[in-house]
Amino acid sequence: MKTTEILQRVHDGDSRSIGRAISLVENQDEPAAQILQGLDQERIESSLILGITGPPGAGKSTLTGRLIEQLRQQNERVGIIAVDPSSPVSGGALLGDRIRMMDHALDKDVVVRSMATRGRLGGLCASAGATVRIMAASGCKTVIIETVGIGQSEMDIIRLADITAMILAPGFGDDIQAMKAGILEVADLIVINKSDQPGTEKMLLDLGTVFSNSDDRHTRLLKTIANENVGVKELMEQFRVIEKKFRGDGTLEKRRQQSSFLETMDWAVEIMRPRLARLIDSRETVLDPRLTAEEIIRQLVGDKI
Ligand SMILES: Nc1nc2c(ncn2[C@@H]2O[C@H](COP(=O)(O)OP(=O)(O)O)[C@@H](O)[C@H]2O)c(=O)[nH]1
Ligand SMILES: [Mg+2]
Repeated sequence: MKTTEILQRVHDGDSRSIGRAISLVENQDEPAAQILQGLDQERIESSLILGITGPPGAGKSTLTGRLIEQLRQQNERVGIIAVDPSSPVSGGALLGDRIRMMDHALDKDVVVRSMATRGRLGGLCASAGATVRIMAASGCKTVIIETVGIGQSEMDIIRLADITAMILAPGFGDDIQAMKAGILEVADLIVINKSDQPGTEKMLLDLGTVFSNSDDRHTRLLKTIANENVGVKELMEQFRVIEKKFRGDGTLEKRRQQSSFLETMDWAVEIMRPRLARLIDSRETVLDPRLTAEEIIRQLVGDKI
């Protein structure tokens, strides 16, 4: 199929072509640049990228499934990028399974892509960023990125989001103490999921101290029970309120610029990696690795390092 034809079908929302375009870009195949260049910029700019993060088992996938339901009820097309959905410690189901369970599998307006982090050298931001834009150009008004953890390489990709919610749950006390100091650097919203469980009120009080004023405490700290669909509507509404604010005050634009920097850096490294690998392989290891590295770079870009 010609690249222009793939592009046309992506914009028409054809699932197979979307998958194809994402694979071409991930594998850095020939037409990748042409596809990325041809995407509908207006759709990309008006889309909303939501980040859902937090420790394994907190209920991120369940909550994401519920958010999808909300958006589908409003007849919105939605994209989901699940990063490392098969974390062996979570004991939770794969996001894909949840979506299947919720009968979204046959819904052509729910576009899902999983990305493994294991066994990967890098390029996650690059792939995820390109995937977000392909989904947005295909008509997904909202793209949700679900990723585990904090302070890991997976966290870099949460910076691709316009708005991020940190999902926690009672019983995750140790995780929270460790991340409390930096939590607001990543999270616009903090969600205590599993608020049907004991320890919720204590956690609310504890996390309340993260915020410096009571306004923020009320609007940015939320409770949900994802598997009973409690608090999910309010969470979606809060995302909308923040979206409006961020579009108005330039925050959203600034975040997109920052994520563009991240992605560009990631692409640059990805594009160089195979070349660097070949050069390193072709060397006899006589020099100190640092010196070898400098020599290789010099060979590639000239003496100006
Ligand atoms: N009691 C309770 N269990 C929940 C809630 N939300 C999710 N779970 C369960 O917690 C487990 C982990 O959920 P999952 O969404 O896979 O977590 P993830 O690893 O963060 O994606 C699953 O067995 C869910 O059914 C909730 O609000 N209350
Ligand atoms: Mg999950």
